[in-house]
Amino acid sequence: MSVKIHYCHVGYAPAESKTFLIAFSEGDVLTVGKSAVSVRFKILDFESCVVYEGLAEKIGTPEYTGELLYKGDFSPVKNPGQYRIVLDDFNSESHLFEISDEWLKREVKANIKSFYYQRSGVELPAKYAGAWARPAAHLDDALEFHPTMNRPGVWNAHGGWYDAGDYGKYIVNGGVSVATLMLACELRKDSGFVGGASFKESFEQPVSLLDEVRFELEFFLRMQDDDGGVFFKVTPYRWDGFVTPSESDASQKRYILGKSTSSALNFAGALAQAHHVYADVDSEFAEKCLFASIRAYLWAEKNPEVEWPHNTEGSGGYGDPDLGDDFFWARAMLYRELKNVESIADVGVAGLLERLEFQIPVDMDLYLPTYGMQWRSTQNLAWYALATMDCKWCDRARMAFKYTADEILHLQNEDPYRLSIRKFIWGSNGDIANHALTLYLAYEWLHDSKYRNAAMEQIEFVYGKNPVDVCFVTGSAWSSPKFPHHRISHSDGVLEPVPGLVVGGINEDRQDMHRNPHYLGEARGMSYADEQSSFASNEVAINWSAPLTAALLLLSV
Ligand code: 9MR
Repeated sequence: MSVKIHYCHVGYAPAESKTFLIAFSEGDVLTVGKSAVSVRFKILDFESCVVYEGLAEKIGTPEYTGELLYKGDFSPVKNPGQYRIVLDDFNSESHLFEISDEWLKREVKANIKSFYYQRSGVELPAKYAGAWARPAAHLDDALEFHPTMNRPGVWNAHGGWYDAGDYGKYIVNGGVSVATLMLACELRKDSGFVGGASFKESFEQPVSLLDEVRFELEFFLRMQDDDGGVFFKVTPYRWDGFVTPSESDASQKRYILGKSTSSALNFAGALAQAHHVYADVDSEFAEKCLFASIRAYLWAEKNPEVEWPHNTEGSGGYGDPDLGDDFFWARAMLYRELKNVESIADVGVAGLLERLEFQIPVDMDLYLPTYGMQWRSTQNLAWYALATMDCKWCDRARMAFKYTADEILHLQNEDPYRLSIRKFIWGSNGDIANHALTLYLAYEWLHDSKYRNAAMEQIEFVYGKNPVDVCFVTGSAWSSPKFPHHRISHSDGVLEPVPGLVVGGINEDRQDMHRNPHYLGEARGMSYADEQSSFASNEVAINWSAPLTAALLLLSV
């Protein structure tokens, strides 16, 4: 009989609850007996001494896997060390895992560093990048405009992060990613991972989140056109093969392409927040960000319906027909900053504050918070801005997060894996991490530990407590993806993929079937393949890494 033990492969924190699942497949149910209400388990330490014995209780069968699940709880085990779960009756045991406060910190660091590895246009020296060092390529400092734009001249769009497994650089998606990371920086100003006053000196340190975020923001600033509008993306002419950035340079040209209302708004929202985050780190830079944000917002006001570029040869679409949530995001972030600027004349935009004050309540009625952010729906960033400022809407915004977190909790209570998503979409791990982040925000303001615990349970799913028994972050556990859809990992000559990157994960829509990946089962919850060809389940992306990094950072202190 094959029995599976689903647990958090990286470990558990001593003070947190510690649960795991035992899964029997349908055929096995006969042997276990439908009436068996519990299953015995033991926890053994590194020396194989039994430190805990317990009974796992039957909790049900998720429709998306068909497994019969039992839940074990060994929360009383708190001593730091290495342990394994043993099921004597079924001759089955887990790998060793850790109980300690260290794994969370290790994962925060690895996740932050993964953005460094996504840097474009600069050398990653061995001193910082180790085996994954690479020379500067894709400088992007004199890009021609895409042929579809019919615009002469060249543009400097140097720097920034590659979006995902491909070599595109996008404002939509870059925006929500950088904003999510800044949210964590704001709330954890004093964390050693965030950095701060030492910014200039530490710019090269790849573990300071503020430094890393600035790398993307500097690229954002370069993407603003002279009229305030913002280009949409930097794209290779055709999709690159699985080659290095240098080989890509040798084989084809890259172009700049856009502009659109969505990119102007993503830019405006992110750079207004940058003003907030960098004000006491580098006030000159912060001011530059605020001016750029205002110019982009004014452009969007005048050009409210400019569509995203429809060319998707060589890069992704990120086409979003509903921009109301993005307007709300930009408005609320700008409002939070402009309220605090000494004199509104300083920024030279008479009437803007009044317009924002008039429009924000309308946005609030139309765009309630979602369970989590996505590149497509960004209103939670607006609610976050209102919840963190001294204004008449602050309480309402915090309550809105509480109601949303309660709904997430309700959904989690109905699911044996403690998930609140009801569909595994492309990038389901990003959704799960984003739900965790929403829960955490409710905890931040209400201090009720049920939200924090629930956030942690979602994180455990990403790190191994899932139906496919995969820790979805590269390099983090024995079960981590080995063959992510990631051009750098494939082409760098290093056996191990670039570490710290979260892959999209279970995706029941399986949009890559034409590439013949070997999904792990028929059931929708088994829709994952650790194969390079599986771009729909095994690609990495900054907008999935960002909420995971943010949630981990918030949970780790
Ligand atoms: O994350 C995006 C997902 O929501 C879309 O369904 C999918 C198809 O349009 O695209 C995903 O984003 C990809 C982007 O278009 C190009 N770079 C890789 C991204 C992650 O797969």
